[in-house]
Amino acid sequence: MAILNILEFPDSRLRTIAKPVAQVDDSIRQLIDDMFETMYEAPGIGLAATQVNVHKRVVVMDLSEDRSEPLVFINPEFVPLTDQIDQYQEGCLSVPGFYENVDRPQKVKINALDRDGQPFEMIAEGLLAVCIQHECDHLNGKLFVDYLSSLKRDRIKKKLEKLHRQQA
Ligand code: QAP
Ligand code: CO
Repeated sequence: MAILNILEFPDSRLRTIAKPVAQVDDSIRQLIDDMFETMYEAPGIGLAATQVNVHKRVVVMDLSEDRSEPLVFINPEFVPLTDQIDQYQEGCLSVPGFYENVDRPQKVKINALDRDGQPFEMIAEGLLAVCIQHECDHLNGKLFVDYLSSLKRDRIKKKLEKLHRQQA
C-alpha cells in the first residue's frame, strides 16, 4: 500500500479525461487499495484516480462515520432519475480549505464495475448521489469550482497558487 500525492487546483493535469479500464486486474486492485489508503489518510469521503494523476476511470468512496463501508466504482456512469435539483456544500481534496454550494440532480442511477470486474447498478440519493456525480466529473476533467462564478473560482485559484508558492 502507498499514500499517493493528490493534485491540487489549478493543476492542469486535473483537466485530463480518464480512459475506461479495459481489464480489472491486480494492477487496478493495487491502485484501488492505494487510493483508499490515500483517501482515508487525507481524510476524505471520495477520491477519483484523476486526483492522484492516474488517468483511468476509477473512483473510491466511503461515506460511513467509522470508515467501514468502502465503495469502488470502475467505469462509472450515471443518469438522473428525477428533475429535482438539490444544493449541497461540496469540498474536494484537490481544492483544500474551500467549500461552496453546487446544484445537482437529487437522485441518480449508477452503473459501474466492482473490484472483481462485475457490473452492478445502484440507485443513489442524498450525499451518495452528490459524491458520485462529483467524482464522475473528476474523470471528465471537471471540478466543483467550475460550477461557481468566475469571480469565486479566480479567488480560490489565487489563494491556492499563493499557498503553493509558500510551500515551494
Ligand atoms: C467529494 O470530497 C465531496 O477542503 C469528496 O481541507 C465532498 O472528500 C462530495 C477534504 C462533499 C460531496 C460533498 C476537503 C479534506 C475532503 C478539504 C472530500 C480539506 C480536507 C473532501
Ligand atoms: Co473532488
